[in-house]
Amino acid sequence: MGLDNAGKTSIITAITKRFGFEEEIARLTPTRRIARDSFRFLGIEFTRMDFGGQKQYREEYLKHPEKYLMGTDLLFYVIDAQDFNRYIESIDYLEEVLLFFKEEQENVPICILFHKFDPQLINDKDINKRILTLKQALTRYSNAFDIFFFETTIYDIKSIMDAFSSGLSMLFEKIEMVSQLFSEISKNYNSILISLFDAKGITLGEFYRPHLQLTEKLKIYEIYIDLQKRVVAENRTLLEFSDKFDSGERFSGLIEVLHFGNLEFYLLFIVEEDKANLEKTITLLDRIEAAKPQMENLILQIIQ
Ligand SMILES: Nc1nc2c(ncn2[C@@H]2O[C@H](COP(=O)(O)OP(=O)(O)O)[C@@H](O)[C@H]2O)c(=O)[nH]1
Ligand SMILES: [Mg+2]
Repeated sequence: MGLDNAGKTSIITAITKRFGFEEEIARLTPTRRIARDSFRFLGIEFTRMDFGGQKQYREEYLKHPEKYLMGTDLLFYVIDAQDFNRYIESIDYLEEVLLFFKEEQENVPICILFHKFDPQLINDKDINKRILTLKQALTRYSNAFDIFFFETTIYDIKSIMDAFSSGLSMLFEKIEMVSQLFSEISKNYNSILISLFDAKGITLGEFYRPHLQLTEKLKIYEIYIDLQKRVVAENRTLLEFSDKFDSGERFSGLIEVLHFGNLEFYLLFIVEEDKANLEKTITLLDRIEAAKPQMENLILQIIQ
């Protein structure tokens, strides 16, 4: 949900397509009422509703919230972070939606997306200050709701996938154990990234080396997306690779497809390469392979 023009339909298009969605987004027309679609995550079917945000629709939803909002499991509320003039209007709408959930005692996790936070705005003082002020104002709902904040932009698909994945993971109790396990595993290796995601690119858990620079992050995102495409295109179950950052620092890694019944997951490891001793890197990757049973065990617990 969110006001018209906030970017809701663009976000859903980006999540559904993941690659090459730019053209389609440029052609989007305002959503009429509610656009429904469905997707599966961890074997469960979810219905996703894109609530057209024009004033007359908003009024209709709020007039009959029991018809439109009852039974919501998770809310993504999208705010156009660039449209300062409509911040108040947007918060008012959110407030009315939350009021309904509160009255009905619907315990809905709320993900608030400060969207259109485009890459050139990351260091912009003005927008950062305004977003911070909004977040502070919104914490007044945190007594009644679990509220999570995200900055997203369609120019960084990972920012959108992260928000979507984090939201969904609230609905699966044990899923946070995946990131915990990765953070444990990472201590034994010079890991840059450990990630587990599904065939749609929804992340179940992730570890990133702290203090990665933006260029390094972008490089990793690029690899991340590229590997997903390659594994599918080449119908591979295992793919090893080696590459380097602009700084010259080398890394190697592997991506492996894991099957559980008809569910498919992707496990991605990226580790620093030991220049002086390449053999060391190879045994490292072997040891990572050895950690797999633990992970498989965990996945089984989550999807049970
Ligand atoms: N700069 C910028 N524009 C965006 C972004 N996401 C969507 N837009 C644009 O915002 C406009 C409204 O998008 P749309 O998805 O139709 O909004 P909706 O009404 O909330 O569904 C379109 O012109 C999009 O191209 C973003 O991350 N950054
Ligand atoms: Mg729309």
